[in-house]
Amino acid sequence: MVFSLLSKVPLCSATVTGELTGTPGDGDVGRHLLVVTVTDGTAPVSKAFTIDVSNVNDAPEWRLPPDDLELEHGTPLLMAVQAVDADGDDVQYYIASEPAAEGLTVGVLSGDVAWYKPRPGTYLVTVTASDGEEDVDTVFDLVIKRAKVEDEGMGNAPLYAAIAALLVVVVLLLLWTVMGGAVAAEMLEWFKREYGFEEKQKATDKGGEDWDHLMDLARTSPPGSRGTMFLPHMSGASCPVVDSASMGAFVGLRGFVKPNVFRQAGGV
Ligand SMILES: [Ca+2]
Ligand SMILES: [Ca+2]
Repeated sequence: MVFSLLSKVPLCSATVTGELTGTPGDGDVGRHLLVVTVTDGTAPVSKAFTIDVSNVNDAPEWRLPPDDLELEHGTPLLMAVQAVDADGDDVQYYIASEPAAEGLTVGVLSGDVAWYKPRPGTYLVTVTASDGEEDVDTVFDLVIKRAKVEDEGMGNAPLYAAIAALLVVVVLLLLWTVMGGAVAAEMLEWFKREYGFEEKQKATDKGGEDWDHLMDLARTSPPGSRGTMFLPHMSGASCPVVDSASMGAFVGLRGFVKPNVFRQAGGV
């Protein structure tokens, strides 16, 4: 006798024994009609029957996993991730990080990852795709770099404070009081912001940083700034003579004074 099988699912019949073998896939889930025929060469006989192929859950698979990412502070993080599910289940996304990144989110259904106000640091981020039964994680490194200006400001602040503390000297001579003090960091930032845009551009053109050209120019002025002085009372005067009405000023100007002495007198 010879067996044969008519089937839309991937099953086959051994021609001699009639044994049915095969492995249905996710696309075969459901009820199917099969017809098996056996013949002795002269009189074939057929028998129809049904089989039900039930689903076995498959975990989601990552199709668009996140890559390691490095951003400058102030740049929003926006990217999409995607996982697919062979069973057609809805995939939901979750996100977590170490250390915790407050404000880092992922759309539960969209997979859109967003962090609009990223904080500087190095994070190990885990994104989870779930079909409700099984979870699949993917991890990536996220680095948020501090902006260059922020680094300089934060890094130099203690130095400026120390210089200011060391250089405040009060000398009593007869009826005169002479006081010298270092210029506060905010004054340097003010000078650079308001008057240093050309120098910043020149420094950038030469491949340097925004302070480089200002410092080079200040070095061309002799010690003492040729008598030019800067009174850094832009927000009034503080200790030892507190005076909120006192105002900032450049004094001791002469016709030969060039912009570089301003920069030196201003502490730049
Ligand atoms: Ca399945
Ligand atoms: Ca599934």
